[in-house]
Amino acid sequence: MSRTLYYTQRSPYARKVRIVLAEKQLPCQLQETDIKNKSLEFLNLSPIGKVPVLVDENGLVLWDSTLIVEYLDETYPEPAFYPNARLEKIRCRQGEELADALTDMIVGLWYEVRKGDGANLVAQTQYQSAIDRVLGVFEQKRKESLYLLNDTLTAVDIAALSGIGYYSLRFGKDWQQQYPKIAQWFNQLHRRESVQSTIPRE
Ligand SMILES: N[C@@H](CCC(=O)N[C@@H](CS)C(=O)NCC(=O)O)C(=O)O
Repeated sequence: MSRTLYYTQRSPYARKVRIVLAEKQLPCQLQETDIKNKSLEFLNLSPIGKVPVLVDENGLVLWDSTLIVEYLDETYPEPAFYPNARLEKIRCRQGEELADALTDMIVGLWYEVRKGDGANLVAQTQYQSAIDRVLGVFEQKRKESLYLLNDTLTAVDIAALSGIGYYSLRFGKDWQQQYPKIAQWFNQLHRRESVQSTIPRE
């Protein structure tokens, strides 16, 4: 059985998995999925009806990007994206959760903004201030280390890069002036083939 990833080109959550697959050089069939009109085949794999969903070579079906990334890291350990030490691993998982929460807020803001005249301005302000709060945390982290957890590339960076890449797609790159350390980190990561080949496009 070949490995298959159900994804959409712009999904920041699916991008996390695509970057990890590319970094680990794991061949994978990419199955573009219509999430506005979900097929029964897709819903049978994923009762939550969201991408990404991974079907691995052994037939294992996994959804939720964080679980997929952790599974891939445990099953195919090189290169590793979680630290081995227990507490450091917990900190890594927490950083990934924070990055995913950032992504959730960016997606939420985009849904509000694109409503146009019907948009809820209070909700927009709340999303924006939460986004800035988390970007501020990452900016501070990046002042202390090369990457967002420590001096190596981890699942935190991959999740944050995917969320901030989606932010750039929807709202442009003005954020780079406000968060220069994150901007530097973001632009450096774009030298990697795994990042370049997964940039979301209109
Ligand atoms: N927590 C999930 C979030 C996945 C998610 O929200 N995916 C979006 C695409 S970016 C989706 O499939 N939405 C379809 C829907 O909600 O109907 C993960 O990390 O995998």
